[in-house]
Amino acid sequence: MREKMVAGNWKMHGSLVDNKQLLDEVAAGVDGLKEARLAVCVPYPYLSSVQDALRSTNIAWGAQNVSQYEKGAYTGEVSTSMLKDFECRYVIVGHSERRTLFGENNTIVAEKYLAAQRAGITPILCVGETLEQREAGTTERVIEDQLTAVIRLAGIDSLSQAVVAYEPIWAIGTGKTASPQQAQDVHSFIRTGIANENASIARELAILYGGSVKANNAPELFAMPDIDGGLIGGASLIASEFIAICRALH
Ligand code: G2H
Repeated sequence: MREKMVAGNWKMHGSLVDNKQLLDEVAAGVDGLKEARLAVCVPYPYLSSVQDALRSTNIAWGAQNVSQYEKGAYTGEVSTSMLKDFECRYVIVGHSERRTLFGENNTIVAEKYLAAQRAGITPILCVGETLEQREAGTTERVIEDQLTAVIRLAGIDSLSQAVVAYEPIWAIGTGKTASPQQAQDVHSFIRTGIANENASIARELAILYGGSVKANNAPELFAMPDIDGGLIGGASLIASEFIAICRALH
């Protein structure tokens, strides 16, 4: 049975003081939830304090980006081995904000995905289409291209050590959520495409939905057969919301 998961993506939010309060509340609120993987992906400078805060909880932690390079003259970059120093279990790769604001194309994202896996860090690979692409009817092709770049570089088997997050760009931070059926249709497309290459990997792969997930829409999204949880942005910064979303998986 594939494992369900809720991961918070704090994006560029937080402070030492706010993080501590948030994590104390969240950890208490999800204590005892064992059937799903729970994680928060935080800004780099907070990894050490988040590691301390979460070490003895059921919440894992990770980063929101990583360099595709191992080490060297790459000013401003952070390597997989640095993330390992802080025991990161996950790293988000290919978030649409990285793709659109920081020029990460499918090739770069695939390299980051492979680098994470080689270091033993589980990549949370984000895929998703823009509103224009959806309206032009190219959603499936866009997502197929995003996935194919990764599969070509890292191999289909690599998906047994990864999580995929479908995040329609038009639903990110906009308050517009894909309807459960719209999301399910894309999740099913992703799973079927992978099943054509390897049925058991497709069956076990956790595919998360991301894009304005809140406590009040999580239950119906998570009830869909191919939605295995969520990647949560804004709502992961509010303890009561994030706890309710984690509970909606159970
Ligand atoms: C999508 C999501 C988290 P939000 O970016 O990755 O953010 O829930 O704020 O739409």
